[in-house]
Order: sequence, then structure tokens, then C-alpha cells
Amino acid sequence: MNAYFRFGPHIEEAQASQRPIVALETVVVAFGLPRPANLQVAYEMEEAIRMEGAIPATIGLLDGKVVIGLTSAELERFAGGERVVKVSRRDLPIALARRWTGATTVAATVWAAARAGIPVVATGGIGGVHRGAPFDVSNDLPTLAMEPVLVVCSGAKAILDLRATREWLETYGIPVLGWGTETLPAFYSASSGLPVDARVDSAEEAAAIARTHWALGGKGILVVVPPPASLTVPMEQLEEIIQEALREAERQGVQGWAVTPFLLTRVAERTAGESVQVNRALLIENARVAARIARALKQAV
Ligand code: PSU
Ligand code: MN
Repeated sequence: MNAYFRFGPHIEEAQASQRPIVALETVVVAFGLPRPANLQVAYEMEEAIRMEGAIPATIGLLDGKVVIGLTSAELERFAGGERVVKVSRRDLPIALARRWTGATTVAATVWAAARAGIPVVATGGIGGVHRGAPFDVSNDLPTLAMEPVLVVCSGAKAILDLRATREWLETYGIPVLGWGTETLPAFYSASSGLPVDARVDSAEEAAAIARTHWALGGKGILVVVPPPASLTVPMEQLEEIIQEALREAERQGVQGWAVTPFLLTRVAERTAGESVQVNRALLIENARVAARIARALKQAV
């Protein structure tokens, strides 16, 4: 490791004693959920991981360092109050050199986890190919193609072009494993109708495939978990809300890093916070599943 990394005391201890660790991102805390649910969910995810016998390593940038395993007091700094920037891979050198408080996207979190020797990351939905903008591809995708990390998520966010995102994963050799399902979840609902590469029904099965993938020189791998509670807003209505949000983003000239948070906020407003409830439930469930897989990966084969 180099001078740009700092490990929380609980992570140093976990690594010394070979405990399973699950890495968590901070963009979802700083930009993905409204206050005060954001901090509550962050703590609930950490708790879910501990309940499964693993150690949570929430990652973020503080004072010129990538912190692997924020303390509760540090995590609070990402949840409101101080200025936080969204940090994806290309932002890392800028945010570190300027000592910004930086929330890490899935991409930056996966990158950091790989360097820290943590093979499992949990999140809500990964970024992907944006609708109507095939050139706006989240760095989450190429980073998954480069780093040997397993990401547990509920697919890609429904505001994206799921079909194009699915194709992208295939092109770059990222296996998609369905957690008790044959189809890719659509974040707010159980299924997008798009197929996964294999269904797994246990953490051991997922771990066996991931281990094999890495032994063969493979990099990223996804385990997709259907959301435990789906939106009661009917799909057509959700689709309308998303399309309206997309038009609004265009009208207001929202671009680049701001697109995803803007769309998520609009969907939350138009579903009267219901999308936030689903997001919250799936984040916690994904953390739990990730902890079980991290544990299985630690077991001798
Ligand atoms: N999933 C959520 N909420 C979020 C995100 C994912 O439920 O806020 C964040 C993740 O950090 C992901 C990022 O990496 O959105 C993708 O942003 P972009 O499309 O700008 O790469
Ligand atoms: Mn983008």
C-alpha cells in the first residue's frame, strides 16, 4: 500500500485475523439517498454485515487519503453538513491532491477494495449505460472489467438502459450470477426480463464460481439480488416518471456526474419516497448477501 491509503483500526485487525470483509461505497450515502435515511442506511448496512460475521469497510476520501473502513464519526461527515464531492476513478488524483472529502462511486470503491485486498463490495445498483446516451457509460462498468472484485447489487439502476448495460457486461467478460433468480433484477422490481449467466442458490455456489473466475484470470463478477420489496407503483407509471425525469434533466442541462443523483432524486419525489424505501431495503439485503459470500470465500475448498 502507499501513502494515499489509510486503514481503519477495525480493518487492520480484521485483516490480521483473516476475517471476511465487505467494502461499501459512500456516494449512495452522500448523493443517493435523502437525509436522514442516508446515514441510517449506512449504519444498517454495516450492522447487517456484522450480523453475518463479517467486517464492514466503508470507503471514502478524507484529508488526502483513501480511507478503508471509516469510523462512525467519519462516516457522518459524508451524510450532510460538509461539502462532499462525488469521486469516480478519474476524480481520484484531483480529490486526493486537493484533500477534498470525497464520496466514492462503485467504480472508485471497487478500485480501492482491489488495492486493499478486499474481494467483495456491496451496493444498491451499479451504474451503466444511460438511456438515449450510449456514450454516457458509467465508469463502474470498465472498472468491473479491470479489477478482480465481486459486487453484490440489485442490477443496474432502472433509470439506465438495462439491455445495453447487460450487453456491455457480456462484452467485457463480467459474469452475472442471479441470487435465487434466472433474470436480472431491475432495481425497483424483481425482474428486467433479461437473463443472468447462471443462477446461484447459496453463498458457497457464488464463491466457487468467483474463485474459479479469478483463478482463470477473470476480473469483476456480479451477484444480482432481487429487491426484497418492490415498488407498488406500477411499472408503466414508474416508466413515465423516469422518462419525465430524463426530459427534465435534459431541459435543465444536467450532465456528467450529476445525472445519476438528479434522476434518483426525481424518482424519489414522484414516488412519494417509495423508491427510497425499496432502495433502503435492497441495500441492507445486498450487504447481508455480500457478507455471506465474503465468509464463503474465506473458507478452505
Ligand atoms: N446505486 C444507488 N444509488 C446511488 C448509486 C448507485 O442505489 O447513488 C451511485 C453509485 O455510487 C454508482 C454511481 O457508482 O451512482 C454511478 O454514477 P455514474 O452513473 O455517474 O457513474
Ligand atoms: Mn456518466
